[in-house]
Amino acid sequence: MSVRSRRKFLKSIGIGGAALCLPSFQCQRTQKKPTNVLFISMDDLNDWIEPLGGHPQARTPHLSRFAGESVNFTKTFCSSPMCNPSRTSLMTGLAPYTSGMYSNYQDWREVITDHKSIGTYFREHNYYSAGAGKIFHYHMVDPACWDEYWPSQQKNMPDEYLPQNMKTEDGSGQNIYETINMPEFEDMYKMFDWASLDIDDPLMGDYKSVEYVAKQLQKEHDRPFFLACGIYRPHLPWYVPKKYFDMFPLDSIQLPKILENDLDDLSDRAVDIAHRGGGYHKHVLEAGQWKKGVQGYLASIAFADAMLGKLLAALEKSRYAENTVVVIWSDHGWQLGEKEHWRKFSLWENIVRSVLMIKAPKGTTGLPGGTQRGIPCHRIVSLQDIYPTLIDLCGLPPRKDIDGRSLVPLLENPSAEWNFPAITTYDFGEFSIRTERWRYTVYIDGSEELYDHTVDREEWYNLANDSQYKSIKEELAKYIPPNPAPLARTSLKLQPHHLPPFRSKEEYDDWLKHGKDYNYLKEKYWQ
Ligand SMILES: [Ca+2]
Ligand SMILES: [Ca+2]
Repeated sequence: MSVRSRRKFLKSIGIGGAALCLPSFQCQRTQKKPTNVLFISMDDLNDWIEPLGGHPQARTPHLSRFAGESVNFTKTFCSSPMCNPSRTSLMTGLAPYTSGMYSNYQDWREVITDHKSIGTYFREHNYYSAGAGKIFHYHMVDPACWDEYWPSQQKNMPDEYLPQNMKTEDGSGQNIYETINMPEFEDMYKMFDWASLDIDDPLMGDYKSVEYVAKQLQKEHDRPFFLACGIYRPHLPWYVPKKYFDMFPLDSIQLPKILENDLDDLSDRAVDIAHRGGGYHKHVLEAGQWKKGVQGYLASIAFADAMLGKLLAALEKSRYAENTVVVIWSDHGWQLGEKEHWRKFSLWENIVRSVLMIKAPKGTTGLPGGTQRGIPCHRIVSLQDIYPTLIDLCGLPPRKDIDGRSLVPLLENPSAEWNFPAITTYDFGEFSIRTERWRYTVYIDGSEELYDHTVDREEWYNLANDSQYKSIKEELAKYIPPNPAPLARTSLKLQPHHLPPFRSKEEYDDWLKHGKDYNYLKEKYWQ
């Protein structure tokens, strides 16, 4: 199926396609100031924030305040539960099943070669586009997206502050040796660690990214702007200044809610995903680090929230406070021991639920009345919807060649009717469909999960094998893209801790036959 016919299919079932657009020329007549955009990403932030209630001890005063001024989309889901495909789909407007960009181990620029990312599109419409910090995935930068970037167009992330016993190979903060708290196990992701730093905020990379964007807000701009700030925490390593750790005394830490034997009703494939990467949970328990890990994540979230507060204060003080749309998003969620799983890379609710809040002031080109203040929206939406929403809010021509849909009708009325499921893709050929009531997931081996969110928020009870839900599964399965774009291999070199995706059921079966050996998979299919 071509990209075009895939999109046609998705349109026919009410997904994807052109953004809804208000007739913006009408709005512009009454609009004096152009609409700017402040686009803020918080990496790896799950629902452990006060406005989403995912952890009772979370301390996020700035997100809470912003939720009170914006529309907080409480049921937002990512298109893929890992940084690169999630960010790529958000920035290009192309869902993974449209583009073939499914994994962290593909260079998206070799997969999507002739598409305009959101900043490029704004630039084409007379916007000044700039940013700082992680928006695209690490080194996979896109200079066409920006007029200027900090630290540079080729290096989008500032150097991370690292404790003295650490070093980085390339200055990117990606190759860290000698963890502080978490004992290293074979092929462990080396940033999987947490520690309180005896430093002040200004030494942190995120502080510097925020400073750059805050300075942009102090400038006099002769064009409307699209300003992006990629806040890197709470991404690993959870190294943040001591004052944030002190907010969460270790003996007070509450662990996430878990069900004993939660994995008993899951398929082998799903259990493999839970234990992905050598069984992080087992190693965390053996090292007695569970509470410390939870503390580190809560501290990193509190730090990220403080950085957000600094940025929002800079906007409020600026001359652009009254004509800037603010969007805050995270690229996916996280698990810290639920289903014996740590990190991202799965299709469960705690991992695919993402943060999305949007504030549009009165006078916004595509929404002259502005957003409702502090009324949460509980409709199902996707990060895929951000691109069409922002161009709609700014009165830019809608694009027929991107996925997702404009959320402007929900910004106007958060309880408006909205019956579009969220589709999340994991690796290749594994999908999860979320409606207001259900989550339905199907894996590469054909195994399934079904959860009823009216009674099972934590997805403990898999109903997929109960015959009474057969017709519900069939209804939900209709939303699965029938011919997803193939997973393209790119020139990106795999590192030892990388676990490459399967590009077909045959590769998966071959891997099973070879004792689930990732080295075999890498040598045979990824060299
Ligand atoms: Ca991420
Ligand atoms: Ca279970």
